[in-house]
Amino acid sequence: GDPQVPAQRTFDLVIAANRLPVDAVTGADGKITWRRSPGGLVTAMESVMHGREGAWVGWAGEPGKAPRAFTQNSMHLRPVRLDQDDVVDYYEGQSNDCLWPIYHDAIVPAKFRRRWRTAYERVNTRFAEQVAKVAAPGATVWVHDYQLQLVPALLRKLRSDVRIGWFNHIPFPPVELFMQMPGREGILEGLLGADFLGFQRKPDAANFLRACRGLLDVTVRGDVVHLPDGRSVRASAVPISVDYNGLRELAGDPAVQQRAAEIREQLGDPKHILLGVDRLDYTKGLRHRLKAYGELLQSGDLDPSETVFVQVATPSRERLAAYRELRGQVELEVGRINGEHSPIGSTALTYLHRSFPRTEMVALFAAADVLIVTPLRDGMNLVAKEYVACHADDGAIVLSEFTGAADELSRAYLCNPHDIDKLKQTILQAMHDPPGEHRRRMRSMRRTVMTNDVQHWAEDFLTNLQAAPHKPKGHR
Ligand code: ADQ
Repeated sequence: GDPQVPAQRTFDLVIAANRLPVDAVTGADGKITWRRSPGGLVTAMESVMHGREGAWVGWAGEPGKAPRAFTQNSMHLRPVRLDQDDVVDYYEGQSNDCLWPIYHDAIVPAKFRRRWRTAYERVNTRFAEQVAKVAAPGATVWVHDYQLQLVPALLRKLRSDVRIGWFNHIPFPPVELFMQMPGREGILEGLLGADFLGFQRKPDAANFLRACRGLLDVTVRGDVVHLPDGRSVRASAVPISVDYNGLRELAGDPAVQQRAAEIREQLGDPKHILLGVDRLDYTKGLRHRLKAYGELLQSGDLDPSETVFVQVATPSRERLAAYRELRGQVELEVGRINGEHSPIGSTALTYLHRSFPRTEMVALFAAADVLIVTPLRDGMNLVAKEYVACHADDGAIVLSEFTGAADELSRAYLCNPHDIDKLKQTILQAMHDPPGEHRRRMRSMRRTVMTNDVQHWAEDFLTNLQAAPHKPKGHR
């Protein structure tokens, strides 16, 4: 153990996620400081940790020796060590080159390597051990996402007194796809170590329950899995959301509003600004979106002197071949579209392959007339909800039916991104519908996001977890 951490320091609430909610920043003097990661998850966790002592167990982002335990914004951070081979085999391999594609409808083929599975088990064990050390007696443990599916059962073996919840940020696949996974039963058994399992959508929970029924010797009644040892585990939908009030406030900030106006001006004050914001990931349907936009310019339905498209594509997982290949294809297409259609001195398609501060993202959302969200599969898609929070009465969203967000944002302009002709029509409709129609749709979506914000999501998850039967009747 680390001599810096008093062995007795334990916590009533423990979060376990692949990454800690901070990024290392190296200063000019070479000293490392930590900056809170952007994003709703950290905000949500801060709100549920408010007034209680909480710890967060996760990787600090660099391979090799883990930094020592530290406290930031009253969150007690407990770094887990990942060595270079853990990063390659557990994180890049098993998590992102096997589980990620299987859980996203095998948009690209999944790869199966026995070495990756071994590393996944090894790292999940390390996480479970670390959580077992910092959890107070009877603590609540909240495990996040597909990288840590074995942690619930591993932790239960070490600490049967704690209450364990797991939330899946990505979809859970249909059993026909899930069955391809070598060691598939082990994943289900790993998850069933929890007391409560949360999914983005009802169909994700249903897929999980179907997989349990089909592959394990368990009984499923309603949304509860009954295990042979008498325990039972509930699986249901708790859709994640965004920090509505925080975004709303930022969007209303005069400096951000001014920046939004400036962005419009910098883009040549076009009649229409279309916007896409995604990690550069093959699940996000970027190529389908670019194809539709290119064809609309080609046919003359869109005039590049009136319409500009801004695509923010955040760098992601560039060590994996599938991601490098996608980047090449996207950048080729961007170049082709601009080469064929950009007027001199401006661009039909502004492509930004980098990260931006939160304020700049909000200014972009506020400046955009139509947000275009076309994933082929997406657990939720926070970008769509963020856009809603940044618009009061105007704006429109073209939204893929294959996102979790589409379940709640039914007043978006829904589309099937595989159907390019329909997608084109939907984009045009979203652009040209009258302001009254936009207002009606946005108001309805805003009510949805306002009432189900990220704080509500976190409370809802924890309430479900507390309500789950922890011990079966007659068990001690
Ligand atoms: P992601 O696949 O990363 O998340 P998403 O939900 O859209 O997808 O979240 C991306 C976040 O990053 C958004 O908050 C967005 O504003 C921000 N972002 C994107 N590009 C950025 C840039 N260039 N600079 C700064 N910020 C940027 C996974 C699942 C989703 C699920 C979330 C949460 O794949 O389906 O919604 O987790 O559960």
